[in-house]
Amino acid sequence: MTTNGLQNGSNDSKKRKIALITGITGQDGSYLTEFLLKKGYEVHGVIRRSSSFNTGRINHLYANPESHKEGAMKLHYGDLNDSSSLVKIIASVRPTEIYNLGAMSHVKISFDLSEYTADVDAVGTLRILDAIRTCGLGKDVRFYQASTSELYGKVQEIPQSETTPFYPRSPYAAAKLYAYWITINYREAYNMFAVNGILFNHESPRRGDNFVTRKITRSVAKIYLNQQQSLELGSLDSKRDWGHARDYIEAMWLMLQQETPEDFVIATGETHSVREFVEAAFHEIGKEIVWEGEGVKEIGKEKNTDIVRVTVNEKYFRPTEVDLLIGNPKKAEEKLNWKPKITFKELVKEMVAADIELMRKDPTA
Ligand code: NDP
Ligand code: GDR
Repeated sequence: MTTNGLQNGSNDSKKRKIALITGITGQDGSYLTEFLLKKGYEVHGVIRRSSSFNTGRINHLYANPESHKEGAMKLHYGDLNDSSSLVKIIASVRPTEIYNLGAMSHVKISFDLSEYTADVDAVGTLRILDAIRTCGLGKDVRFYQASTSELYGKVQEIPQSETTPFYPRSPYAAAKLYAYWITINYREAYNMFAVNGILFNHESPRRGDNFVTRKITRSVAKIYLNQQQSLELGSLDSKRDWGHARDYIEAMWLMLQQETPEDFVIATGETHSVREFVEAAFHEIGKEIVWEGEGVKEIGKEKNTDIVRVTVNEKYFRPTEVDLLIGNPKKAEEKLNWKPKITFKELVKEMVAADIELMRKDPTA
């Protein structure tokens, strides 16, 4: 072992299992790190400089030597908008697998930060691919690109599969479209093992606070504990194919273990509206809902303590919305032998329970 806790790397890339993850501090990065450490990988992560700590989702791994008994873990300062940092990290780590999960990942915020989103999500992917080549690792590294069901955007066909045409509906989706195609271009132009995982929405107790599922389960927990009275949302009729992040990160890894590089849709094949998610979440705490706003108004009932008010507020609407996502994961089932294990109901239950525990410990969370 070296002083930083990493095993000495062998020069034989076939024997080494060294993963580099951009976006390691995010929801997926944290689950993927756990997964790869258990498989005996050296895991390296790119973290951004921030004025407050941004490693909350991986502290339990980084700070705990027990968690990397099998593998090992190291963090490096870098940024997807800084080529020199990416080249330095890749040259020193010499990874065998790169998972490009880093992104400005919030669809609504991408309308406000459109240029930044393009720089990080689109050009950032190009920077990593070029850094791999600059370091002479084009033939040695397997590259995973975090592509997204947002590429489908305005409905062209359902369920959406690897052959469904794209119609992006946000600066985020347009940036991810570039990243999708540049990944394929580098695979074809330079014979790189570079693949796109077209993942549909996946959630967990580690989901960012301002995505709709987590916003709902946090509010449900606060309402249950009398820390909050009501909930405000945007579009209730949007439908999403929601899976669990723990299931989905395994699919990312499987894609990089294949003989040939191919792109895969990862989804459950089920869709639910935001309204259904709200109902399922409040069902966990035995509350009924009074819907208010958008022409729906049933005030009065909420005097009953078992009833809670959910209001539609236009400020959460997007200039262009993605109405319906439902994926067809058949190719992944057949070629990767991958299937989601966690159901919609189990996902909602786990998120509500985790948020109740969190808010009980710290009502300011
Ligand atoms: P999160 O928003 O939870 O995490 C995003 C990660 O990217 C964070 O670690 C963040 O760092 C990092 N990041 C942001 N900007 C930069 C930058 N300029 N340079 C380096 N790192 C940066 O996303 P998820 O874990 O949910 O998603 C992972 C990836 O998968 C993303 O690319 C997302 O677009 C994509 N995706 C997600 C889906 C989902 O349903 N979750 C579905 C399909 C695709 P910091 O912690 O410092 O903010
Ligand atoms: P999405 O996730 O845009 O699908 O992108 P999000 O949870 O933000 O929205 C899902 C749907 O819910 C509607 N909605 C609200 N959304 C938010 N955030 N807040 C609200 O108050 C609210 N009310 C209703 C939205 O309009 C939308 O229709 C996620 C991200 O993880 C992307 O990075 C990823 O690529 C896609 O999933 C697949």
